Amino acid sequence: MTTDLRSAASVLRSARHVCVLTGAGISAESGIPTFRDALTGLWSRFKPEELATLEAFERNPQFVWEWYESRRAKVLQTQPNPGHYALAELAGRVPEFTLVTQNVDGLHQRAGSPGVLEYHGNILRDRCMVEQVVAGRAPEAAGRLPRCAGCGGLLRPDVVWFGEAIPAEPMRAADRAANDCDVFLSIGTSSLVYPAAGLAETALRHGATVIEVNPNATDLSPLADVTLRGPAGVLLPQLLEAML
Ligand code: BV8
Repeated sequence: MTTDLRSAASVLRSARHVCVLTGAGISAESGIPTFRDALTGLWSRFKPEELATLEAFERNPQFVWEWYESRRAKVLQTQPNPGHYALAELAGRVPEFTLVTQNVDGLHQRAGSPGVLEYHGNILRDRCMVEQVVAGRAPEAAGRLPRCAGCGGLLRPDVVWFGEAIPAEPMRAADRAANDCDVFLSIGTSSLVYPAAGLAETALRHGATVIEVNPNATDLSPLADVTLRGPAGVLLPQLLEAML
């Protein structure tokens, strides 16, 4: 057991409020490509930041929908991995626990994590562009764009696109947790996308101990108190073991 794993475990053992931020890296071992991984197929010549925007959707909704439908199919084929399950377990091991995810795949929820804050929404839900509410689908003709069962308006994935605001409730709850926690875990994120990447900085400013779990260095690494270099699906179960 590395000294880092031992010190991370001792910090967690005496923690009062643990706030966790996860990114695409925690779902990598479930077979979902990260945002750093180049896009494949029809979308290989685009960066996610170019497709995950309202402008791209308005310009070519069919094309963007096909990208989301292919990602949705991938998500439905995958299972949570030991990293997801370890966090569901950790929630029951500390007095207060807040899980904020940038992932839209719903794998934390499927692993049994309670009260997951979906900071960037969820790819398995549709939102009506007219009523701006989560909506069901009208029976659609094959290949046609999905329409709202309520008003017939065009549907979009219920995710936060670049240039769009974070939903108010998860934003408020995540800010509160980052300000209040005494331990902040940053797992599987490149810490490049804001405002999510600012949560670790908020926690640091409030004296929290920051632990990063990532096989690669990130912009947060120099600021982290403990860095666990490796895959989350391997290190998080080891971390729980080390807490015993
Ligand atoms: C907004 C949903 C304004 C959609 C996503 C400040 C500075 C600079 C730029 C900005 C700034 N403030 C705002 C911006 C602009 C922008 C931004 O941050 N741009 C970046 C690119 C520089 N932010 C926004 O546009 C945000 N909105 O600012 O609105 C506003 C305000 C008020 C009112 C109106 C408007 C909205 C951002 C959200 C966009 N939506 N997703 C979809 O999924 O389709 S972001 C999306 O990309 C993900 O959700 C995630 O957040 C991000 C990808 O980052 P990561 O998850 O970290 O993944 P990544 O691939 O980068 O890295 C993976 C990591 O895992 C790596 O480090 C790797 O080493 C590691 N890893 C790999 N394998 C493993 C592993 N780790 C552990 N275990 C493993 N096995």
